Amino acid sequence: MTALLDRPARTAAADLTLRRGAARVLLDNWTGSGTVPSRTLYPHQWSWDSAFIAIGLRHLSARRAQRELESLLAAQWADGRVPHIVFNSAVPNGAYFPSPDFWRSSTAGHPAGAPASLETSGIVQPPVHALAAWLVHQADPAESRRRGFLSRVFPHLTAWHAYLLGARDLGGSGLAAIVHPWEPGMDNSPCWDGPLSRISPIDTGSFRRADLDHGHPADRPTDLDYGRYVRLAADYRDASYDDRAARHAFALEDPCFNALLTVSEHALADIAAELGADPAPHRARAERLTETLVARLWDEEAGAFLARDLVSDELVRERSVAGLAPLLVPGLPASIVDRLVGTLDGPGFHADATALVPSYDLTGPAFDRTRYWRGPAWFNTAWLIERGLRTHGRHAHADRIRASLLETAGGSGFAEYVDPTTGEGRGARSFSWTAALTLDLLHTDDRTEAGR
Ligand code: 2M8
Repeated sequence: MTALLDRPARTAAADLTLRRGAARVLLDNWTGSGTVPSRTLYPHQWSWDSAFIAIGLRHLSARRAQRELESLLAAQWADGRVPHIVFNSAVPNGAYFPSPDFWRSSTAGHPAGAPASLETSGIVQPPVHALAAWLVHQADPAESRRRGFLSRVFPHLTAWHAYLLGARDLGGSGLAAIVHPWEPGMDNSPCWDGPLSRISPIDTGSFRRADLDHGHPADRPTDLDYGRYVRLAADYRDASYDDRAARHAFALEDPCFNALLTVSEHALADIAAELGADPAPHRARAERLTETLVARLWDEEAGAFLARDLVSDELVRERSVAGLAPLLVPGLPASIVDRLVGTLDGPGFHADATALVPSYDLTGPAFDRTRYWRGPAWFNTAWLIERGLRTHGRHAHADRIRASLLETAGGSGFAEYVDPTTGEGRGARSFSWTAALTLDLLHTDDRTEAGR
């Protein structure tokens, strides 16, 4: 691994320093089979973090990037779900809440096919994994073929998508639904305020929030929101994580989640073709998803995709970065691409201090520049938007985001997120996906589309 870090520099000295700093974060956060998002705040393996981490890790060691995804997929449940956290049994129970004894996956999740030999959460996160697997393969196809990487992960990935498009099609529309604010990865977004207000919180005295040992209370979700998160997770657990039996009081179709599913379905088509299987069903599913995404979630007036609340069957009229992420989808109508780019450049999402995209509309009533997912700019979403802009040939715009991401990541000590109005780092430092996606954008500085 160290020798790989010393590969001849393709870039200027500053980029080499940045590359070494990013690599150091990933080396320090590696546990032997996967990577923790942060040694302090998040000391286990998280699902979509691992996918983003693998996308960066592939530039240091394709083998290690494969292991990152393989260790996550080893925790997949028999019903196809990939859990949002895989717990490390060596980490003390109180280091993160909700802990394994809250989720009780190996017992409460037994009917849904949770593994007996390790503990996980029972909810999911966005399906970036097939995209990550395809990108990891492309980093070193010979090594990937030698280890049979794609043929081993392909059945896991198809079962994962089948779960999302089967048990999780709660609206019967062909899109996957999220059943907890942690599932879209944007926990505290104002998009969930309305749907969450219907949930009675569990008494906050009945649990201890480990996040406040590391994060500032003014930056983290409130106790009231935590009480609601815990209520939803406990109710799901008490229904044995059975999507049909559970009474989902919180159920939404999220545009970012479904855009990632669409892009990952395209990746499954590419993987199928590489393995000599038929790519057509995956390509057809990706096209259907694209049409449904537009029909169900596009809002012309907002100039963005909006989440659909399945309890009220109404769009949630809040604009967030999740509604811009469908830029990633290759088959999007040109008029929608134009509108989305206009929204990105408009007062809601263009901050002067950084070209990174705020998580929530700068002009929206709930905008908060430091509180979790209610305004701060995140590096993974910037990477998604950068990729989306390139998908539609908007290279100059993508270049601005890339330059800002590299500068801000290094300058903030690979922060978890930044205040979009000042560019100041917030949350955890030495954050894994920030480092990983920095490596990815450094590596692809010649902007060739191969491997992207
Ligand atoms: C944050 O979410 C966790 C719960 O999953 C938390 O707040 O405790 C989010 O930013 C999420 O997107 C991310 O995957 C996770 C770990 O980095 O942290």
